[in-house]
Amino acid sequence: MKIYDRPGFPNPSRIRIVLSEKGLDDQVEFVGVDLIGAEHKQAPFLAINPSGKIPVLELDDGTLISESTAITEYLDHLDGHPVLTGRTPREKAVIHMMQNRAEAELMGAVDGYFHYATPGLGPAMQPYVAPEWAGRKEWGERQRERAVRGMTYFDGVLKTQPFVAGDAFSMADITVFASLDFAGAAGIPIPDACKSLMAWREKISNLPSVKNRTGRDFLPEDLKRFGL
Ligand SMILES: N[C@@H](CCC(=O)N[C@@H](CS)C(=O)NCC(=O)O)C(=O)O
Repeated sequence: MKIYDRPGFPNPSRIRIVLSEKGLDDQVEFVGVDLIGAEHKQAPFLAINPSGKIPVLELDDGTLISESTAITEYLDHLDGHPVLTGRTPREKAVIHMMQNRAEAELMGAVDGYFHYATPGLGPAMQPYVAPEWAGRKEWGERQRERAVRGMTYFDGVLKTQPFVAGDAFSMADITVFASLDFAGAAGIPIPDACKSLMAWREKISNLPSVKNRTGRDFLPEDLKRFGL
């Protein structure tokens, strides 16, 4: 299997955690995609994923699977013992629901803020981000507010249960965790009042699959291009 991605970026991070959780790291060849240089918006990569996004999984028979949720489901079912996407109809449904909420209300909101209200991935990406329109920055700022509301929502969820979708660690936790990392990097801290979310984040960051995943940090060359 091949995975097209870039170390340190949030959705690739989701898959790196899944690979680590499932013990699949050594079965994957990683192919780096230069997001800051807008490689993912050029024809060769668009032939791999017409959405122009990473990660993408390529199977040995050439099948291309994009969308982190779909990749997670594939990897989780590969050994016949899914642990991240649910086993019973009820578990599957609740995980799917919470996963979608995390993607829309956190990952998507932070992404909107990052790309529209900040310089985002930089000059090479600007032409692909959004046409110049008067309300662009304001819309981006609204996404920041939405992300904070998302954090408050998940804080409430985690007050009453140990994990995002109930009693067990799942793909929904991975998405919330990666989104919070993204939020931190984009300059949206968790509100002080969200104590349960903070405690949960600390707990998740210490799970072996999260702590020991490959490619958890940005490449030094990318940090330099971000001016960090
Ligand atoms: N829905 C996609 C989103 C993937 C995504 O947004 N990936 C980011 C990297 S974390 C990306 O490729 N961003 C570049 C861009 O939007 O141009 C998924 O779940 O995999």
